[in-house]
Amino acid sequence: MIWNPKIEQMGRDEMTALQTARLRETVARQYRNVPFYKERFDAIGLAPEDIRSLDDLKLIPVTTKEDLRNNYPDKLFAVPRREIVRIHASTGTTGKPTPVGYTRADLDMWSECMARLISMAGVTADDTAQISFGYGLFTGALGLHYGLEKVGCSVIPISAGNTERQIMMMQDLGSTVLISTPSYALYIADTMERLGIGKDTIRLRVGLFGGEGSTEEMRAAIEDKLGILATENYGLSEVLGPGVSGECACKNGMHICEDNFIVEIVDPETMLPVPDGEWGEVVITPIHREGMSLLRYRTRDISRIMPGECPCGRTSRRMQKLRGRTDDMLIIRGVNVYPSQIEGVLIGMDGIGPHYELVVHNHRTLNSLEVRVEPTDETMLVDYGRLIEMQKRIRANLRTVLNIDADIKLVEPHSLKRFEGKARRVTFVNDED
Ligand code: DLL
Repeated sequence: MIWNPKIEQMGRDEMTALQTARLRETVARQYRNVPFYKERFDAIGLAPEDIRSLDDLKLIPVTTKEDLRNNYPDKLFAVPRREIVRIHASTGTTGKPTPVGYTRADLDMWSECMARLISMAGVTADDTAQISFGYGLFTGALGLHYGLEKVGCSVIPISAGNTERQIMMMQDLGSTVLISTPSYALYIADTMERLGIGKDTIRLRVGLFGGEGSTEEMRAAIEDKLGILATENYGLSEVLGPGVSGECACKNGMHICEDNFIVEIVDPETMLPVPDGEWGEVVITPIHREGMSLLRYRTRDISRIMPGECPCGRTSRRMQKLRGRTDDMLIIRGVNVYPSQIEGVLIGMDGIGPHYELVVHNHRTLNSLEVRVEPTDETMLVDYGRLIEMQKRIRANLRTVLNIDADIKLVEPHSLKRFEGKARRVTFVNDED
């Protein structure tokens, strides 16, 4: 079902006019209310009135994570605190979190975006949704929560963790929709397998996954293990949270909520937009936010605008499943490697499980990559011949795709770390030379 046909099937000219009007309003408000933007504009002699069309967007300097840090905690809020009704924060791995403020209208807009993405995946008021994202400052749980309630689903706010209880609730309450990171979905599936609980004992039919990327291979593994359709949605706290874009049941790219966000794909070196279809860094401008509205926020995420139309009938532009982040690229002996490429190779292979860990060893002059995986058959670990043969096979497959040699370590089944939220699969180790 199309939740908001007026917006989701809007003609291109009308959408451009709507985006332009909202962009101009946003720029004027930011200039008026946020000293950081006034200074930025004044410093380069740019006036808010200079932004007349979507094409003029590129005249505005990008906003970065560092700008957020420099304006900690709330100097980028665009309204007085009494108008802010909720504060979330982004999940940084280092330093202080970045607080994000929402007005009541922002929360309404958020639920509207979520309701669209939830309906796109085929979820309706007849569904029971289990939210297995961690509740708290993270935007994932509450973002999905209010959207699901708006659609009319029965929401189970179970939060992340206690996996056996998750499965019990799933069975007893007949959850039909799972909301989590792909890693946690895999962990739940894994635990079911370990406990001998068949997928025929649960009623899940759809997974709405996000908060981190996963390869198509990983998605297929999760779909198979849980017997579901897995769709993906995207967003980040700095611009809202989940709700920027999401897949419909065609799984043909993520439809962007274009009335609320302008998504540009730029060359990360020049910050200039690249043509549709080319990969680049995602830069987002929320154009319908009150509490905090960043102009051209650099996400570091890598995607591209997908060509053509989607058979679902929505006219919105779509962004492809992310390829990674500009900052998660590893350079192993001079070769650029994305962890997602490694995942793609590993998941496609027989005899090893879908969990993995990458260890980058930094020596004084060179670095090297160690890939840890679990064999599905435990007895392999005591059969030297089979073990070596398996290691060789993985090494050769990785070499074909990545053009580097990795050290393969087969470790005991269930010994690698599992994740209830976003996975951290790469670790860096400084070795003595
Ligand atoms: O992860 C918002 C979110 C929650 C989106 C739940 C979807 C579902 P942050 O914690 O601020 O916000 O982290 C944002 O997570 O820049 C991406 O690098 C990554 N990310 C989020 N969704 C996806 C996705 C939330 N579908 C950062 N695919 C973003 C790949 C994703 N990466």
